[in-house]
Amino acid sequence: MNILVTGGAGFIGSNFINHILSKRDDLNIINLDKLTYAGNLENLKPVEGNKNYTFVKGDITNAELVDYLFRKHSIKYVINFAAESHVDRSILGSEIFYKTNVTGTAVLLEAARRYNIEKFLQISTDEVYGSLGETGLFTEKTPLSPNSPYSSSKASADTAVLAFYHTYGLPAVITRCSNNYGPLQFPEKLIPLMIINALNNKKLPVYGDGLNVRDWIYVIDHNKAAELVFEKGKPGEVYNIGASREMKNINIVKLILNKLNKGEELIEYVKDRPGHDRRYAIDSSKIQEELGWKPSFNFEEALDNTIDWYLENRQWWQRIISGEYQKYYELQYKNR
Ligand code: NAD
Ligand code: TDX
Repeated sequence: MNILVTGGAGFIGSNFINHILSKRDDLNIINLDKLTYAGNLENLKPVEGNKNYTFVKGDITNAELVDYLFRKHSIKYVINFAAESHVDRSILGSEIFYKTNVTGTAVLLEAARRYNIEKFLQISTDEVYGSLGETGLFTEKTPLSPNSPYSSSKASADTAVLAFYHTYGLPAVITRCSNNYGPLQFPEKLIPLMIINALNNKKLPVYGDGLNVRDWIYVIDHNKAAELVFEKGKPGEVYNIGASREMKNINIVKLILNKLNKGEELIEYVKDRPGHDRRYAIDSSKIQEELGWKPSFNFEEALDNTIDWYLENRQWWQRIISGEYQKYYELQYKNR
């Protein structure tokens, strides 16, 4: 079973590949990744030398390369993790978001159609639904209402995937997951950024009033759900994924400080993110009832695992924060 996995050197994709190849030897994974700032081959050490794993450095917007890979590896399955994934970066400049997330997905869909593939899994996000008020949950029927360039590019990609299902009968499915955390997450995202800043006794920049809510899921739970949808999801369907763990940002930040024995004087309230979605919360009853998935990790324990991972893998993140990331960090936080 030859699967083209895209974006497999990033946070969720590398956790996915490492996990799936540790338990299955009936799959052949071809990982196509451009190795942007967020892609890191170090993430894939566990599968280096695995006979069922091939890495290709390249861009999903490169139609010629994508066509070549489908032909060469007789690709019948695609899992598309590749994306520009950070909301704040999309606010600094949106072009690459539309290129990779929309055009890139369209290139993969065209190839998938030409080669009559058997399953296409699009890894999407709950952010396509926009923002919730104090109550309510996103269901698969919630209208798309994205607010950032990132989420609008992901929503556009979702509409392309569904259009290929309706027009050409492409057997495509979509997952929309809530905020992930876990090992190997790039330190621009809330949880790793706060862990690393706290360890370095740097200020922890909390946007706005800190009361925005995100619904957190451990990356392994997300990936198990994605695997299930890949295997059993019904073509043309969307499946929400979430672990029902809503948290206000400020409470996560305080929890991290507490776990690291650091004081709350490190917290700094900074200017809000433009267009900042107030609350995300996922209703995942469809995947639970139709496919039998449920999250298995407890939030506190999985957050402890995550913090331990960053404590034990300082080299991994020190290399990142001492490189090009510094420039991004200064740009991102200088006006806040
Ligand atoms: P990430 O930024 O850590 O990794 C993205 C990967 O895609 C990197 O390895 C990068 O090199 C690669 N990539 C980027 N542009 C590419 C291109 N043009 N061609 C080939 N490869 C390219 O992102 P992540 O957090 O692992 O997210 C993976 C997917 O999951 C994304 O589609 C994202 O929208 C979705 N998602 C993420 C979250 C989250 O909380 N992180 C939640 C829900 C959904
Ligand atoms: O320094 C910060 N301070 C802060 O208060 C950062 C980086 C974030 N925040 C806030 C903004 C959000 O309310 O924390 C919350 C989480 O922020 P991010 O980690 O940037 O995630 P979010 O914007 O919610 O998007 C994430 O979840 C859905 C991923 O980045 C997306 O790829 C995914 O689709």
